[in-house]
Amino acid sequence: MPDEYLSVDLIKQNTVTRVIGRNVIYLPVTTSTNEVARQAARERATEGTVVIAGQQTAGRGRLGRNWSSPPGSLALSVILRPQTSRLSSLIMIASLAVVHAIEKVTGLKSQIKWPNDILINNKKVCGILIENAWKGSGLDYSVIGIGLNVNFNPADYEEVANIATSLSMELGRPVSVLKVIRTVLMELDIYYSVNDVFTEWKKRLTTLGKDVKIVSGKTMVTGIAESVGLDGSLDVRCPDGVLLRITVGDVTFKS
Ligand code: BT5
Repeated sequence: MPDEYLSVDLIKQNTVTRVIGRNVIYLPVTTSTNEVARQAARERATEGTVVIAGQQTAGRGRLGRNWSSPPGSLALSVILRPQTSRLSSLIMIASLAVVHAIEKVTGLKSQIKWPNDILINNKKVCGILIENAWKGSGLDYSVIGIGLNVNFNPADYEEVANIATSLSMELGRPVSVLKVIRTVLMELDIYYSVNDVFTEWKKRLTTLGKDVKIVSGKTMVTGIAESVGLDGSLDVRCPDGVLLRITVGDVTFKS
């Protein structure tokens, strides 16, 4: 179903959730749904408010990187106000929700690549960006931003041609964006209400056991990705036997 049929009413119809999607803002095109969500959160938007766009002109990844959101992509940001102790589970919740939604809507199997990528056939189909805002010593709000390549051919976009895939490319036919949105919202709602997301997240990580190279700022680490911590960090066994705990970085598989 093309994006132009989308509306707040349609998105809310048949989307049964407790928290996520209580309030929906739909913009066919915007700068960055994370930016719009952060503005709404500053203006006291309720927890579960969702900002959805079919195209972004200034979509962003981590560390100020660009996120390409051409027509046929889906950008979705959710405002949450969790307890601080749950912050590290947000990436697990978002990753599991996306993996399940992809499988429910398309039947495609996807993998979670630490820390924030969803892959199909080793190519990136989705990136997740979590941004937290603090007030004094407490959390003011978190925004989970999900960028999902639904109906476009990455080969048409030079910046992602070699690294990205989309649901339509993997499936060989267009996918209903509406179904994807509804399912992602419902899966997010389920996983946000679950206490233990760590066990399933760990099980679904494609990174564990692999020979990896991790670049984190100016530091580069190589070794075997051995395990993950409850806080979402990655333990890497270096060639000299030392176990390093990595909290941020970009992973490349060496073999
Ligand atoms: C991410 O960052 O993967 C997080 C992307 C989050 C995007 C969502 S869309 C909704 C919300 N609003 C926003 O403005 N952002 C969020 P990172 O791990 O830093 O990866 C960024 C890298 O992914 C880029 O440097 C490219 O190499 C690659 N990339 C960019 N666009 C892509 C795409 N559409 N598909 C696959 N890879 C892409």
